[in-house]
Amino acid sequence: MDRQKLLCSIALLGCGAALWAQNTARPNVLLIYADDLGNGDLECYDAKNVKTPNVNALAQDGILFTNAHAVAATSTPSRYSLLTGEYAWRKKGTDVAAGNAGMIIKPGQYTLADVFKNSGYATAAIGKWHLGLGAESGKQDWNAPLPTHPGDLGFDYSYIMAATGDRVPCVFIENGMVANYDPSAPIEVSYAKPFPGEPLGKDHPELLYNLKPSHGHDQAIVNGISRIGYMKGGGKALWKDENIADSIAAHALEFIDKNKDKPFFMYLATNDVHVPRFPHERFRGKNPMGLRGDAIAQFDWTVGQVIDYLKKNGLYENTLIILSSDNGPVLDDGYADQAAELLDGHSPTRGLRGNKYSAFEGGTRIPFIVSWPQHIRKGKTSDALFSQIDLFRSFGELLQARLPKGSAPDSKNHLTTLLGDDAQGRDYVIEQSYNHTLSIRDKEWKYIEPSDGPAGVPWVPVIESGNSKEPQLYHLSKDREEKKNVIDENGQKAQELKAKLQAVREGRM
Ligand code: NG6
Ligand code: CA
Repeated sequence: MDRQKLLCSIALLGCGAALWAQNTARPNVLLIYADDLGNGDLECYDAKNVKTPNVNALAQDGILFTNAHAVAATSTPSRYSLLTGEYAWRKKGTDVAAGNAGMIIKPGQYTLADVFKNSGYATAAIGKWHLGLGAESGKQDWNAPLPTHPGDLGFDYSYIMAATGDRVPCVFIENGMVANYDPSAPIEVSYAKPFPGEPLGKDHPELLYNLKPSHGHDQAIVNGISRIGYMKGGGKALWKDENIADSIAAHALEFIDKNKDKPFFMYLATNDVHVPRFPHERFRGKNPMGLRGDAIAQFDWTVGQVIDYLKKNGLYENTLIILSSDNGPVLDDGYADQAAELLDGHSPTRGLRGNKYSAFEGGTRIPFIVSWPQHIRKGKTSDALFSQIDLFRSFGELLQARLPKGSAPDSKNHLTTLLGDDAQGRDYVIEQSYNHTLSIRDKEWKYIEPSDGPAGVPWVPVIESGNSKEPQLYHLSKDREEKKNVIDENGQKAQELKAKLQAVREGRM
């Protein structure tokens, strides 16, 4: 080889190496965020009676975390915290949002999507949103482009459900406009009063041919299922519950397809396994645990669709995938789907006390799987303590992004935990229950602050809220099920945790 050729090849090699380094530093990031999926609902977390082969394979390719937490035990505050890096309990108006709530994150706030967008990523929010839309609650015109939507929060593309499957409006919203808008059926939404002439679930049980409520959920009827809130119109734009997972998956694949050639960040928030659980007939009636089991299988299918597509396009190896859930599991959450009756030995919380809504561990301990084949060693399990509040700054670190002053005030960089290089993780995690009772836990102990709230969740009293007028201390490393309050014997530990919680509250930690 002559000198010139040699120099040329060295230069090319250098270029290739630089390109490789750049690509590994900038993986695609896919955040698969399930709804109400429990710490024990997946086979790789000991689930019974349901097969989740796609999630199992993902866990085998990466790290399965056993002590990871959502920030809150319900959806809106969890999602708010995840996307802003700020504890939701610091901010009014972040509790479970109505379908006509105004946008809760203000366009001026720096979001996780902004971190990616400003690092040159294409960004998308697909699926459940539940963080409000439009400038003002109750004032949206659903027949015109909404003045503010995820596009103002750093998401280049969005295809979302405004709130939950059980809340009106029952339509998808694409980039701030109702998808498949049907001009012959203008949409009206109210959470205050019914629309004359529109039948309600409470008066017309005979119209509920798909699913009947067990508590609440007796207002507007869409697709043979009654919901929370009142709605009129929609026509061809109305969703069919059995097609929601298919629509979400199809839009996710389309976004990947359009952005194969540059790094992308996709927040893929499934409707599964939230109520009303009414999966596609490919899944419905197939699982021994009934509709809740069918919905878990459908969730696994969604995961498989996206991963197969990444593989098909040669993108899987350099995609950092995180699979998790917004809060702990719940059985009867308002529809008569026999979720509790059909468990047959399956434990959605993997034996933890409490459920969704609760201050006990069942409220916020969630499945958490991380894979990035090009970078992470396969087949690991991590018992490190992790909180979703830290995804913001951990991703910031990954991208070497500069974050504006004051952004993500509660998030800390724990990238090494996320990538499996730190087995300890956080020193402590803060948990928020449905009524804002806060808990603080470390690897061994958990302190639940006293609360005047009821012992059972008001609308599902069988669920223990974790509230007690007395402060509680559990020795989690010996008492995983939070059975015995040992505060009297361990006053000093309780004081220490209480002081830490106070310091966090006051922004000193
Ligand atoms: C509750 C609903 C429940 C669910 C939850 C929000 C009733 C009786 N119950 O108020 O069905 O929608 O809100 O769930 O209305 S979350 O996962 O989005 O936070
Ligand atoms: Ca949820």
